[in-house]
Amino acid sequence: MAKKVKKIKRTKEIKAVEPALVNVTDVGQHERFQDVYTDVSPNEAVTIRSKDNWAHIESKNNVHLKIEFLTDTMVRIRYAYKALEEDFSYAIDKSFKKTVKTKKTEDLNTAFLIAGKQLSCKIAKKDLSISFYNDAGKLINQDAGPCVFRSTIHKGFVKAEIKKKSIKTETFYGLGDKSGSLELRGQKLSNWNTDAFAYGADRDPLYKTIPFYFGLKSGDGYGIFHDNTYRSHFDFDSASNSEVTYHAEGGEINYYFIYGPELTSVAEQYAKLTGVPELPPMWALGFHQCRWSYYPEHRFISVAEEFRKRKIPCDSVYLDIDYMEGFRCFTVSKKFFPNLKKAIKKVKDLGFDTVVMIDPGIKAEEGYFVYDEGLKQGFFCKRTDGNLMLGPVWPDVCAFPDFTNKKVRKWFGALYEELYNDFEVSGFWNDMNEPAVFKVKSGTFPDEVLHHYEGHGGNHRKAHNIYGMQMTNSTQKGLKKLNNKKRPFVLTRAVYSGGQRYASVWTGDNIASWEHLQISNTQVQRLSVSGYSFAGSDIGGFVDQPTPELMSRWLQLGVFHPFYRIHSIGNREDGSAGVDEAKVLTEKDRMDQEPWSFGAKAEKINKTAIEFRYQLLPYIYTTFEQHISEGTPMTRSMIFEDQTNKKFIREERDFMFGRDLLVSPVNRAKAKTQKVNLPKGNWYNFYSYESFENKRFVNVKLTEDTIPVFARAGSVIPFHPVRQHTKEKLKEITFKIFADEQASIAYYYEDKGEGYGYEKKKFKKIYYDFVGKKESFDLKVRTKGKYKLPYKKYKYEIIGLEFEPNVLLIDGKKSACEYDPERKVLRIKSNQMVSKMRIY
Ligand code: MIG
Repeated sequence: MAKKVKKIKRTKEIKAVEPALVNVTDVGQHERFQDVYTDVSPNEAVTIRSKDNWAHIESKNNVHLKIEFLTDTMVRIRYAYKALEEDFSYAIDKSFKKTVKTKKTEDLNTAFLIAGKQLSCKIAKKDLSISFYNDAGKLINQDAGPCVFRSTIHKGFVKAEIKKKSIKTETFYGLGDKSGSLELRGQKLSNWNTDAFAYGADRDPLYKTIPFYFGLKSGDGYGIFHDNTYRSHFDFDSASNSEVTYHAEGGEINYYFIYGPELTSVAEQYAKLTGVPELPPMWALGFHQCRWSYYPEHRFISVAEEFRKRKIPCDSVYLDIDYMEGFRCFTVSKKFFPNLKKAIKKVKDLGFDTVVMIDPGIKAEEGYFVYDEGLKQGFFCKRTDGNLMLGPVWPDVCAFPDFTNKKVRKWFGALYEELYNDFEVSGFWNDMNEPAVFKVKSGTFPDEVLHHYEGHGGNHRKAHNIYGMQMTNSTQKGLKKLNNKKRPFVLTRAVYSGGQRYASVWTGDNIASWEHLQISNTQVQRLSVSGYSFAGSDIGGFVDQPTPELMSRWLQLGVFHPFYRIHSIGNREDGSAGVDEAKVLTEKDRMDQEPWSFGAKAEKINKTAIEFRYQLLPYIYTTFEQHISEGTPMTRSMIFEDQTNKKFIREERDFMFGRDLLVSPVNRAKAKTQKVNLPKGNWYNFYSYESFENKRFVNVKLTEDTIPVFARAGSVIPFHPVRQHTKEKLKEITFKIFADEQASIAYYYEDKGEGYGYEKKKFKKIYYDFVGKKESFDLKVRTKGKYKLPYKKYKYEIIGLEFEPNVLLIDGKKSACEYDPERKVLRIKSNQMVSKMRIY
């Protein structure tokens, strides 16, 4: 002991001021340091090759720049030292279409001008730095200097950096699951997928890597997506020196510059670039009930029964890790689930789909079929010395499949066969795929671990951030192959840009607090504009237990999160320390978080919230389809709705859900009123139908059982009767038509909610063209697709109609209706879909 202390002292005395990394130019011939770096920045341009939609410029000191126009408003920029890497990306969607064939190149003396139709770039000849202009010649974005490539003797390339100039009023959004303020100016954030148990607003990095941000500068919105999987760092002018810095700890500078000018257009373009999910099965948009864990079997079944008994709608129940035999993936605990297949059948008969967990860590144990097979085939990650990467997770020492290898993904994806096809588990939940490793400070693999990386090779520094995404790629494709009639449902914690094509996401291990309700609100908005619409949080909080009021408010917010699930740690110990073997908890240790666990009054409120979700499902499903066809984020921060309104720059409580609903969640205890800023246009209170014409501000009196929701004038919101689950047959639908003086177009989408019939035109799209509310009202309907809607009754509510009608013509025939002068709403019932309506 004494010896050790002495040593530390001596080290301190001598080396206290010595930096760990020194510039090679500052090191004399006989000096030695821990590591020494060299920086390279491009100097003057010496060659330019320009062809088709691209140009390639090289600097005298061997920095390469490739500029490629992809669409009229999107250009790809790559810088590399010595040579460009082989082009490969996990993020870019294969179906993304480049639409630009040619561009203009001009020599402007001190710069090259490379111009597309709506966007042009000036490249300074002295250092290859770039400025971006829109078609009106307005400067949108500009480098603050040349890029920098740093390498060190010990580590090789460690940094690729680029700096942008930023004016003080410019604001920033995006970046995936960050938990701090929605607007990013002043923040420094990193991307390195991390198991962030009980994170807070100041914790960074978190579980996900989405290196994509939006800038809003003097009214113009643009986006920058850095497609680089290494650990990366963003600094949004935290030092107030008017600079936004990005650097990755390896790889190239490889970014996509996307011009809006609407922020929503930028989000849509990004979604087209990196892809969108397939339509989920309808049940996955219902309500999900989860905890860590429901076991044994009878408890799992009784939770499902309890929902039906209490008439609270729910579509799925979850099995967390304890259903496995000693945490071995693809096995089932004989003790707790002696008859899992029967149990799943039993809850299925009650209308529940079952979702179970599969982790990436495979218990390193001879005789366990997954380990034996993976080992034999060489499918597990290895270190540079050829040995397996072994590390402790739930089952203790594990090996980890290398999901960056297609063969491995195929093998792993097929392992779901018994659970999916025989036991009829409906969906899978991939957790711990950052990848998480217990007991070491880094919480993950060491850098030296090697990955296949689709034949390109790379160490863990390069593959870490895409590990989880490729796990879900394996799961989703595997499920599709195992049963091509069912739409896969996959839920994941770790992702990289583009992973939205394979799985929905939740925001990880949050806490039962009002602050966390708001964090989940911010995170879901941020994820949504960053390509991940199908997102939600652990409602009520994963750690700790919410008050009844907090639980209810969170369930009310969750109605408007595409993924709607209660989840909690379920017991009073902090499970993060790890357990040896699953044990059945007694009531005393348990912390129940079912909708009825908070007393009768809260249960009623919770039931109302969940019922509202089911009533809104046709709107939510339409919104999902719009997300797929247009790339429009399902939830959008208010600034994305009206970027001319300064009040929305930092608005993070209120948000848009789908195209036409404005949601103002209650994020404080005991709140009595709530002030809501309305965007441009006319709005209606969704419940009272009170109309707000050209009003920019409302003070809403709050009730316990709803949160404020507003509908856009000129929208049609489809509404279902309450159901207990989505497999229950429907007989009627209501279309709530929010009338406007201006001509409006609304859109409705429906299909079977399962399978792929929609690929063969088995869907129905309904377009509503309508106008008027003061003296007349006219509506025309067009439909598309071959799907037969299941309804026997069609109800229409014309909301905001200011006159008592004399005549109502439905498809040319005089018809009866009912007018409520107080609420200014006209109600119409029909046995078939109306295709023409005229009211005067
Ligand atoms: O180390 O499977 O975020 O949702 O319940 C904890 C147990 C592992 C973390 C997940 C959480 C899940 C828990 N898991």
